[in-house]
Amino acid sequence: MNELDARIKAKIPGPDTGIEVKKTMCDMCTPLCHCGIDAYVKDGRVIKIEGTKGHPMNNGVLCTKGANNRAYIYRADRLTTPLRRVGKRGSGEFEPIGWDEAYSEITQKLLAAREKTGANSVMFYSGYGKWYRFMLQRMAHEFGSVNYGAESSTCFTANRMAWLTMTGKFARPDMQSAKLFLAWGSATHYSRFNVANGIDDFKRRGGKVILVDPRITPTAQRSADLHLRVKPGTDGLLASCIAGLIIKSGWHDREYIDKYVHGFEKYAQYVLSVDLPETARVTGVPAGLIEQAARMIGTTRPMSVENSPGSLIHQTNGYQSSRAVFALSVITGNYNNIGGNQPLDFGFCEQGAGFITDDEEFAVENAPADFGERVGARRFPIWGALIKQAQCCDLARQILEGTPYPVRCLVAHGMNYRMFPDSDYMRRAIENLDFYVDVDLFMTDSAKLADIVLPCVSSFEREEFKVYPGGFAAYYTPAIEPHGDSRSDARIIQELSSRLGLEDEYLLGGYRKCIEHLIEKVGLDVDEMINSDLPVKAPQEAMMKLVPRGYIDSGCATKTGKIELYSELIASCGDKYEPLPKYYTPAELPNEHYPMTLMTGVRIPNAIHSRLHNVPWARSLRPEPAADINPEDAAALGIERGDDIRIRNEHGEITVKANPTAMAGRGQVYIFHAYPEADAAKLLGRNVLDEYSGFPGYLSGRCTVEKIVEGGAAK
Ligand SMILES: Nc1nc2c(c(=O)[nH]1)N[C@H]1C(S)=C(S)[C@@H](COP(=O)(O)OP(=O)(O)OC[C@H]3O[C@@H](n4cnc5c(=O)[nH]c(N)nc54)[C@H](O)[C@@H]3O)O[C@H]1N2
Ligand SMILES: Nc1nc2c(c(=O)[nH]1)N[C@H]1C(S)=C(S)[C@@H](COP(=O)(O)OP(=O)(O)OC[C@H]3O[C@@H](n4cnc5c(=O)[nH]c(N)nc54)[C@H](O)[C@@H]3O)O[C@H]1N2
Ligand code: SF4
Ligand SMILES: [Mo]
Repeated sequence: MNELDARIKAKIPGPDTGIEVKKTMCDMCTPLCHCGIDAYVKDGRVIKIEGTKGHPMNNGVLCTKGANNRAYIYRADRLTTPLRRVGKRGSGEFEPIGWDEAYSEITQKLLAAREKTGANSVMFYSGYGKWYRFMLQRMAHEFGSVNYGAESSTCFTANRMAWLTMTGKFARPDMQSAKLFLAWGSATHYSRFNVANGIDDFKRRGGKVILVDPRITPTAQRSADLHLRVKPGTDGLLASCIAGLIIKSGWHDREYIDKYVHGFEKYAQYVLSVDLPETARVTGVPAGLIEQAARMIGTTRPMSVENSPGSLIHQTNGYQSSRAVFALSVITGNYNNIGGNQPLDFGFCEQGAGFITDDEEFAVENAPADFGERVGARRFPIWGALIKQAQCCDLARQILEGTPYPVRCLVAHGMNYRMFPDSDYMRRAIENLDFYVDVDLFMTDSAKLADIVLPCVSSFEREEFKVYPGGFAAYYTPAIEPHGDSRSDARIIQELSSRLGLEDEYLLGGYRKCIEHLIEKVGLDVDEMINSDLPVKAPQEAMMKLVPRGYIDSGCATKTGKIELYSELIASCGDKYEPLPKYYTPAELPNEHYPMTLMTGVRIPNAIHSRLHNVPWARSLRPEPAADINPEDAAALGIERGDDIRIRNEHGEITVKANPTAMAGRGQVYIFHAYPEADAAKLLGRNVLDEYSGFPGYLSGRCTVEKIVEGGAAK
């Protein structure tokens, strides 16, 4: 091999090798990460990736999912052209059409629907992709429909609602200055490694960690000073019991409470009535450990608290439990104090960067004044009052029942019906629509149901603005050309807006124009960001100043202007709802038929929802869908690693491999979701929802586990 070939083989960039390093990002997981990627490109193809060194988010590192990006974007089944369905819904029979034809058909169908069943009968939906949402929602409103909704109906938002109810703003832990971190559910090494790194740094600075998690997670092993292995879904009781012990011991902050808190007396009366031995029995946490936690929380200041987005709020009592947990920050005077939880305004796309772009306002500022109620707002009035989006957990019902009004068309970017409980129900609803467009990179089972499928690009093929904590911002440009004839979601929204005759200058101007508008007052410049190898710092003047108690001194955005432990908003929603963060049991407790607790979706390192199941490299780390169960439970059932087991309950059954692991507590079964061949959502009831937030009880199930013996009969 000559020297040049050797350099090419070693993927060394340079004019001689023709290999260029382009800066892009990973959008595999949450927008709270979106790590920087160096893409090594030769002849228009990415031949290698690595994390961008010096990047404020990941500094050179990629997680297991991120390392799969090349395999993901070059999946052989990437869509290359718009398609029109010619066979039955779900048959997968499509014919290729041009963009023009696709847009014409969509425009004609949507305008006709608006005429016939009203603008609100058209739902604009976003799956996991979040980067184009501010445009999609604005387009929905400009079209005249109130109905924009997203996967956020099941993700994170209930956490946000809990803070909004209490304080009027979402809040984040201030780990830099905290002495105690209360991690309510944490397996961040698998789900958000940057948070895991943050916890490691916190420990190095001498911080103490209390972990409340039923499993033995890496956080438990590496970081927890105290680990409360709570029974799933009983957290609300545990938190209120701890609050009662704190108040009994006089560790609460009276001065702070008198000045800033509404409803303390009623709240105190409730938490003081929570019995310690009973709490120990229900939660499975020994009374001594509960007392130890109360002492640590009551006497260590400052303290920060965080609920993992996949822990409490995927319980049917998750909203109230989250309020009970966050109340601990309030009664100890930590909220809005240094090292406690800080009220946060999002920078851009749900990321807290320290400056504000108003993208959420941009998405809704053009909503028609008399536009009627969003999908799910009547069934979930607290969601309706707090969140300016449809609650899509009521979408399937509304499509099928047509009440309170019909929803007949769906324009979806990345629909995955398997993310909803009772996925067959959502599938049936979609099949029942008059018209359905899906925009995706792949012909998914959900796309197969669409009338028109539009191919979109990956993060490597598009321009995208991103912000990062610490005041950083980046504007990535495409590292490679779009795959086939695919287009970016933002371009599709822009072009469709034009075809629909919408007159909004920003939508018609496209993504960059929207971003330029949003960052104008921040003082960021797109060209400057493009020309920088690393994210740039926003001007100091744009950075929000953190003033201890500044927000609560100025008055919270709640009905009383105070921190509401007793929620006047909930009180105004009728007797069905409890204004105090009172505990109630999860929807489906284990019983004699289904003796085990079923937890669907707890994160595994090599999968992200539906997206990596078809990527062989990622899949090879857990080749078949598997259930984590406790080794003692496995032994009692005669089950060994790799055995086929059937997981069954009143909703359905699936077959997976057994994966006995001490991580799982006794009586608990954990399976990951969105596998076509073992769809966990079949084990979830469509109405097993948190009645406050509308969130599904992904972790509130029960089941029985049976070993499949030869011949297929179950033991
Ligand atoms: N690898 C991977 N990473 C991901 C994702 C993915 O699919 N795969 N998805 C991304 C998305 S969309 C999200 S929302 C986040 C979620 O991120 P996380 O919230 O970190 O996700 P989980 O691992 O599901 O849950 C965290 C912990 O909560 C615990 N837990 C479960 N039930 C309970 C309970 O009742 N009480 C308590 N106290 N703890 C409980 C679990 O044991 C687990 O250790 O992850 C993001 N990152
Ligand atoms: N049983 C169970 N179900 C769950 C959960 C659970 O823990 N358990 N978690 C819930 C949570 S927290 C979440 S966030 C949701 C996940 O929500 P989903 O929307 O199911 O997430 P994904 O499967 O990652 O992505 C959906 C689709 O979007 C496509 N896609 C990816 N990027 C883009 C893009 O840029 N543009 C477009 N147009 N499409 C794109 C993908 O190819 C995929 O087909 O699932 C929820 N469902
Ligand atoms: S944490 Fe992993 S999946 Fe998420 S953006 Fe970073 S590299 Fe990608
Ligand atoms: Mo999520």
